[in-house]
Amino acid sequence: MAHIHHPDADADVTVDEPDVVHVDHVKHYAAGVPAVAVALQRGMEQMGPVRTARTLAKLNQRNGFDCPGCAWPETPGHRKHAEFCENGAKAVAEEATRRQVGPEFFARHSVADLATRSGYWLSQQGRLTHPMYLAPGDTHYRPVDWDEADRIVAAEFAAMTTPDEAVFYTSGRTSNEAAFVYQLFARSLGTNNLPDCSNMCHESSGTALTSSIGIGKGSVSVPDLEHADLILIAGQNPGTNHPRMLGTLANAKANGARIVAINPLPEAGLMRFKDPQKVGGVIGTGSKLADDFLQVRIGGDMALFRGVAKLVLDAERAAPGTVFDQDFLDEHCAGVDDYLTLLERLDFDDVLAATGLTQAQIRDLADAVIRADRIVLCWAMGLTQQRHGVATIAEGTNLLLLRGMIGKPGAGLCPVRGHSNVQGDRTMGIYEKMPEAFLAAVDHEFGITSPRAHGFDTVAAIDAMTRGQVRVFMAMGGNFVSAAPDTRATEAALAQCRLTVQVSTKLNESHVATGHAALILPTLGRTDKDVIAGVPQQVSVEDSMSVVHLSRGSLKPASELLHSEVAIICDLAEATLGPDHPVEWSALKHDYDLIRDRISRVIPGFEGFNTRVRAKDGFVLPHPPRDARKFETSTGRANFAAYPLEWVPVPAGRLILQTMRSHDQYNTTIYGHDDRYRGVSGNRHVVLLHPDDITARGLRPGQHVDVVSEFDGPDGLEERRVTDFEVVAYDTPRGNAAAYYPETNPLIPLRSVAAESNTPVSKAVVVRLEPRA
Ligand SMILES: Nc1nc2c(c(=O)[nH]1)N[C@H]1C(S)=C(S)[C@@H](COP(=O)(O)OP(=O)(O)OC[C@H]3O[C@@H](n4cnc5c(=O)[nH]c(N)nc54)[C@H](O)[C@@H]3O)O[C@H]1N2
Ligand SMILES: Nc1nc2c(c(=O)[nH]1)N[C@H]1C(S)=C(S)[C@@H](COP(=O)(O)OP(=O)(O)OC[C@H]3O[C@@H](n4cnc5c(=O)[nH]c(N)nc54)[C@H](O)[C@@H]3O)O[C@H]1N2
Ligand SMILES: [Mo]
Repeated sequence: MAHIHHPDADADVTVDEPDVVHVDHVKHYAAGVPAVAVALQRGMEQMGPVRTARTLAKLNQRNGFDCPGCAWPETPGHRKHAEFCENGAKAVAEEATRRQVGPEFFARHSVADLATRSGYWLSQQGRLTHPMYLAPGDTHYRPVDWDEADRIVAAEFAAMTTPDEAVFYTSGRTSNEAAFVYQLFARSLGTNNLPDCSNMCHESSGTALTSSIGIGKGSVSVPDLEHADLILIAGQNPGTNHPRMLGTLANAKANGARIVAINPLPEAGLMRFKDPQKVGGVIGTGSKLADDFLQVRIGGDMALFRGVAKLVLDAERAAPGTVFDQDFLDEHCAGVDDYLTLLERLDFDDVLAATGLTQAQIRDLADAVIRADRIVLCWAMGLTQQRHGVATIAEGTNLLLLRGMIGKPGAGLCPVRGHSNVQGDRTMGIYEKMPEAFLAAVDHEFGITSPRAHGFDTVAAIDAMTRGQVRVFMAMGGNFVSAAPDTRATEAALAQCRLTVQVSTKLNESHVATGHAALILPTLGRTDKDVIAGVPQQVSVEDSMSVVHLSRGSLKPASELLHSEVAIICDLAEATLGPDHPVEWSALKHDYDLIRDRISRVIPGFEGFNTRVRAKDGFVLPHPPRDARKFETSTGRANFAAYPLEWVPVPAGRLILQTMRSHDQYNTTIYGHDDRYRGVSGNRHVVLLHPDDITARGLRPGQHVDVVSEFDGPDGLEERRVTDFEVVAYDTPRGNAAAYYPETNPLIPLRSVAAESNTPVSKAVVVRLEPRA
């Protein structure tokens, strides 16, 4: 085995784990000079000056790598010299760190010891450098070589009684090429068990949009947003999670757009923005972004959309032919009459109760919707991770349909995706229920027979593991145990597996929540140079607006032993399926162009993939509603949805808790303990609530409490508890609280999921607070 030099092989990286919370004045603007300074400082700490300069210069540039931070597109035609943001730079610094975790580290720490460490500590130890194996009954991981690792996995697969005892999870950083061979492997083996992070993320968007407009993707481009005259941003915190979107919004604003923020919290990025890439942007207090802030109650968005639609209907009735886009409704829509009947029956008191907004605020929004010629609706987790997430997104779609706001310039639907390639992974077939046309095309291209029965999504996979029906759990990236709901139940579920396999860049909780045996397979990240047999390879990704482009890392990998995701999958497939399998795994691994050729023949829209992806800005995938007002739905038209109105009442004495991201984390990876824009620093174990809710409970800010969730289980009322959270007074609606993910995931019951999409309800958990003695 090759010997690797570890700069800090015999010492752990120490991290501060402070527990004192400081609440400063909430920042009313995002970005600006502090953001650039923070980005550079993180880079220097993790990478040193040379790597910092080299990586940041290549971020989101043509010939560079796609930022692993988020799925917001680059502005076509004018990539700026520094098209990155503070949080993109942090994501890069985390990946390109010089810190390393090798065999000496695992010899020093038993799995039991690692299980006592925080996720923050684990991730700060650095990049994984060696394949590691935890044998059944062992206390420590030990190094293995790749061939042995492949044999271990292949033997477990061979011992399954049915291929459905295997589960293949994917996180959204995986490239198109890796995702395609991964699903091909799962289907060659005989299972559709392909859960992914999307099941916990935008699944509600995909489900709603597919039945409403026939495609589960957004219908706008960056220029559309820049030329919209009304932009609604609901349930999204772009200042932290999609900072480059602020630049687009600032351009829209300069072109005269009105921006409305719909959120329980006054998020800094939506309020004011200082563009660090414009000299003017760094002085003063920034420009105002949102013209209106609607402080909606958690779960009140569906009622808001319906209330607005009702007022739009009233206006149309008052002046027929002036408000609705009647031609669009006649030519392209179905179900409008049933929907209008629902609107007529709407009790506006329900709207006021559900939203917590005033009649005047809702009327004001309705007036803006009536007057606008070009409306874009943007949303993210605040809408999707609700029990009625699908209905809420369908309702927002209804509102836009009434005014014909789909398939014309400057207007449309904009679900803002999370992981940088989560949309592409789905396009490549990472989905437990891919349509027949896709499966048939795969079978035809490769001469295999894909299974047709639907597989497990994330929640169903955890259930199956709990029942002991999963022998092998494999994860292509991500941090399953921390991202999934009901942390203790998910840990117990994983422990039932014979083998858990994690293909990862960095250490996380999922490496210590193992099956009887476990493998860690270290892989290249976006920033790493991917060279196989002397030939450099590049991968492709699809952004939130369906643009496919290349990504090429340029850094020297953390170890000579790292394999690319593609190589790991192809080697495993060959070891499992044998040399006579019809897929030429070894050839695919040696030349990603061959994978792209295969994709071009299987997935519509990828014709000429290898040529078109090498064009300056890549290429845009087809989107029938956007391109031609074509709706490939059950009716061949855009469908109005007619769901009964739902919202989230607050039970007496309880709170509705949303679990969200701080400014200093990437999902389950914690960068630090500060949430700068919200003015909270030093501690992530906090619960933010309205000052009157603090007083009403006889509590005071700074006091420590346990947070206890309550829900109906199969055997009556059940509880889950997280301990020692600090109470912070915050500007949130009464009855609504907020705390950070993943610390609060143990509170989310596995069975609390969105209707139809099965997404865990991470944004509405019924809790009570118990003061600590
Ligand atoms: N730096 C950074 N970037 C990221 C990520 C990260 O962790 N860090 N994660 C990536 C991923 S995978 C994703 S999915 C995205 C997530 O991006 P976001 O969806 O912005 O992430 P959350 O922190 O979950 O924020 C949800 C927002 O919804 C609001 N909200 C909560 N409940 C409701 C509600 O009922 N109604 C309304 N209207 N609003 C509500 C919250 O106050 C908050 O502003 O970001 C991606 N980008
Ligand atoms: N309570 C609550 N729960 C949530 C959410 C919430 O808002 N609230 N949000 C949900 C959402 S939107 C999402 S998307 C999920 C996120 O779920 P995941 O995608 O599973 O989680 P991440 O934290 O993004 O995964 C981080 C790990 O990915 C690995 N990694 C990073 N880069 C690469 C790479 O290039 N290749 C490989 N193979 N591995 C890599 C590293 O080892 C790192 O530790 O969490 C969900 N869970
Ligand atoms: Mo996500």
